[in-house]
Amino acid sequence: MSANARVSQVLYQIGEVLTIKEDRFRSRAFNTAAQRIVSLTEDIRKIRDRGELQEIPGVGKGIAAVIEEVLETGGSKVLEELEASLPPGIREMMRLEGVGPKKAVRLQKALGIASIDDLEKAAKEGRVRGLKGFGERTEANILEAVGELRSRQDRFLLGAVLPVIEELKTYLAESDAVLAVEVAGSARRRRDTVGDLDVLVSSLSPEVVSERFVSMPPVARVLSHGSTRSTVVMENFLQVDLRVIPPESYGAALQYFTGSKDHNVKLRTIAVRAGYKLNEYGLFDRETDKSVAGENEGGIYRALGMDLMPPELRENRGEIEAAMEGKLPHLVTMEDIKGDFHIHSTWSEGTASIEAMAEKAMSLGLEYMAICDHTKSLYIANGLDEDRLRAQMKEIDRINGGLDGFTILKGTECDILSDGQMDLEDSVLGDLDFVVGSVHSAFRQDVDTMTDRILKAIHNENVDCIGHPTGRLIQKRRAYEVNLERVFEAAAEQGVMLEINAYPERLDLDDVNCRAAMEQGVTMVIGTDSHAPNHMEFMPLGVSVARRGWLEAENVANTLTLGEFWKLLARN
Ligand code: DGT
Ligand code: CA
Ligand code: CA
Ligand code: ZN
Repeated sequence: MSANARVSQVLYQIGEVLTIKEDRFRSRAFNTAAQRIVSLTEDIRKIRDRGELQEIPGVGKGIAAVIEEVLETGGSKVLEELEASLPPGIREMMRLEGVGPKKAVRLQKALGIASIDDLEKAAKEGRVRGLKGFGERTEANILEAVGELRSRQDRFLLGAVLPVIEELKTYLAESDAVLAVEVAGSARRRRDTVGDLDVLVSSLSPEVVSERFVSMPPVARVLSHGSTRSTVVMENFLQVDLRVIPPESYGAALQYFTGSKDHNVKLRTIAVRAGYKLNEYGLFDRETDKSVAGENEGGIYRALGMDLMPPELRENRGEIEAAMEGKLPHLVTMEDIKGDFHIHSTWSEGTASIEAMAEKAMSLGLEYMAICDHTKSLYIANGLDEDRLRAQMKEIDRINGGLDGFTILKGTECDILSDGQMDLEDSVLGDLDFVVGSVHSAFRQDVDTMTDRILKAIHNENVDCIGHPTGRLIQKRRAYEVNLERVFEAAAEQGVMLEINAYPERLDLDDVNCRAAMEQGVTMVIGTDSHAPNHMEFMPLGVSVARRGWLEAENVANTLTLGEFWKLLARN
């Protein structure tokens, strides 16, 4: 979206809320200004830079201030405050994707709807489609948005719970009564979102452990407190279950509560066929009831004729068969990772200098990182044009000159414009070490347009990688419509890599898609998309996605030494 389009969008939105609040005069002022700005032929940033915003007809002091803010931050406090002043029912409905103030008010006026629950009921009964401007499609979209919002409320991002898990394990392990502690369930399988935490402790003194558990500092509420089972809710609403288990069945409990459910169901079927009984207490001979295994997970899998598989694989996606044939993949690990391919700096929207980012990367033991700042069409992020990028390249050369054993790659996260053209001249792209192409606009293109757009970027000879290939933001924005099969095929054929973006709300490509890409022969690249030094610690999240996607070191470019990486680029 251009700066002009973004500014007028915000002004329209303000106008829309003002209409609802029946402030006709101001609403008209904002709408008029919005119209003026869409039809400007000059970039509004230039007018701003000259200090001439108020010379645009219809733009007074107040609106000029709003425009300044939008150009600066991408958003507007005035809009936020106006939205906050709307009735709660309207605001609640506006949390749904695709429902703005206008639609929300119509729903309330025409159908008396004052909450998301009301709206869901009305949509299910087919009462929404009859409203003017709504229709069947909108009704279906509303139902989908309701589902999405619900799932967003009861699951947590993996990136948000991993630090909690570390604290919790450390805290429990400090007790002498705790022989072993692990967080099982979806968190151990490293799913991208987690419903609740399933903590398992091996101990001979369950009461001591349970007491310590319910009196953990960030516990907000104790839902139940028994000697071997307790449940608490943390301050951030995360629910945590504790089970205390005697050492002889700790492995069985770990196996059972790690799941997934589908994995367990399949495993149990195999156990039964082999004459066993398998549950959270152990693996037992069905005739004699004698315990065969249970102290550790490996013993259970071994008794069933399988290699022990990493938790990330346990989704019943072929891992049981592979474990029986001794064909489990050798999954990539954090220790294999030598570089980070997606780092921002203050040159665009990062908070830290290139040097500070390099310092952090070195402290993490990396050998290289690629600076991939945004490009000019992403004006909100202060994207770089050709001249600034050339200046940045010089700056990186200078910094590299003073570094020993670490290299900064000159890269870009270049916008793939809506027609598939790259946002920068090929002559500049050709001089960079590493070119990532990303979609940051026109997300709602139909599947053919979006697919062609990305394929065009893949076929640009300067593009090395496609960043966050589906654009999804977990619980916030769906993936755009794109034919990934064709993307994978083209990427493999052109030797273009695909990113696993490790930023907690992206994790894009996801596990299933990166496995499909790998099977097509695509090399994956993990990038943290760091906007601050600490973000580089997201790398393990990206590695988790890769592991859940069955990737081995050879499928992931970050495992290459810099020398090997240059060779790969040259080959492609
Ligand atoms: P979540 O919490 O929704 O992110 O997902 P999980 O996988 O952590 O599921 P959760 O917390 O309901 O249960 C933990 C594990 O316990 C689950 O992964 C497998 C096991 N489990 C739970 N219910 C069943 C069941 O009905 N059958 C079997 N075989 N295993 C189950
Ligand atoms: Ca769980
Ligand atoms: Ca649970
Ligand atoms: Zn980025």
